[in-house]
Amino acid sequence: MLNSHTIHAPQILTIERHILEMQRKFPEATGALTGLLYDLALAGKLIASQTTRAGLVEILGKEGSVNVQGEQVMKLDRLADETIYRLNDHTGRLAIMGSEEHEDPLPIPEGYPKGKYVLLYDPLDGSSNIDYNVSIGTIFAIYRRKSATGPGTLEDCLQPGRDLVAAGYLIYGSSTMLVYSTGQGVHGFTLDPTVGEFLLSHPDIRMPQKPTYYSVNQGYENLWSEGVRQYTYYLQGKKKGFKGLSLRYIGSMVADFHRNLLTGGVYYYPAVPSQPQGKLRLLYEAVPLAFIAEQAGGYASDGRRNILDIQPESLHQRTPLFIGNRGLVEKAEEYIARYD
Ligand code: P6P
Repeated sequence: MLNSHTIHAPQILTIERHILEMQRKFPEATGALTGLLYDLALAGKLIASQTTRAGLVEILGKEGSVNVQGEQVMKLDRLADETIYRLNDHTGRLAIMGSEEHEDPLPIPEGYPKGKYVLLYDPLDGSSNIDYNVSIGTIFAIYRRKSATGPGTLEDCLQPGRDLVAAGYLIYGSSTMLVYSTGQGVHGFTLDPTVGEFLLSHPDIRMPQKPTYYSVNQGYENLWSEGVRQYTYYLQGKKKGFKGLSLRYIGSMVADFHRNLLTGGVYYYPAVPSQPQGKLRLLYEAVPLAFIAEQAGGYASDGRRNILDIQPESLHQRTPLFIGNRGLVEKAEEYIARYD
């Protein structure tokens, strides 16, 4: 019997508790995936503590080195990469890691136990925006190792998205959020910096049926294929039967994707002649977000097939990407099939 002194607090669900409840559905779960997701949440807190002070602690600007992508490595990139690796290299949960910042897979150091999972990650996507205070993000994908024991292998990293165990992203923006799925829907948590906890703020995210935005770098229009150009005219309402969408393009995919996940819409980064495979990386950018999109009722394609069905050939391979409301992405496939 509740009495007048009972505090009617809303149910406060930390990410730790949510992950535990999700894993309780799997009696065989050993807790390794739970621990891995905890560690990624911790990494997010540590990275957020830096990104929200980027202008104050002299980590703005370029660290001077260039990564495997040939992109200038911002100091925060390096810090985020180190943070994620160091939090996971000794836990015994992983067999191997792969990072956007490193040419080769990252082995678990000698002397540390090798676990059953594989972690692939982009430590800080959109980092060229760091100096301008634009939202940026961390993207991660988790697989079971395919090799039996011992150090993980490159083949352990080259698995199609269909085989994902979990995936998600952190977005460092007006607030810090962690959005993840283990195949049981998509759940969003917002960091309360006063207590250092991720609290459930967006349970069971479903992409709205009615889309609001399309997100593409319109500046490359003259470089697109005819199919992508015609598709964009459709999105702009220039074709009969569709009134068109508003354009929102931040230049930071996690931010564009996150907004479209909540408002409905489509983000796309098509191939152009100078990048015939597209700009975005398949394994640790397109695939994890495609998993989230599909779990939220959306879809992701390279313009011809489901991103999750692509068998990777190399760690840093690139792909064109169309991701968002299923109807909008399928429309892209239609235009590309018709005109290209
Ligand atoms: P552009 C950031 O470098 C990124 O990989 C995505 O986060 C972003 O959507 C895209 O590239 C921006 O590229 O060519 O439009 O500046």
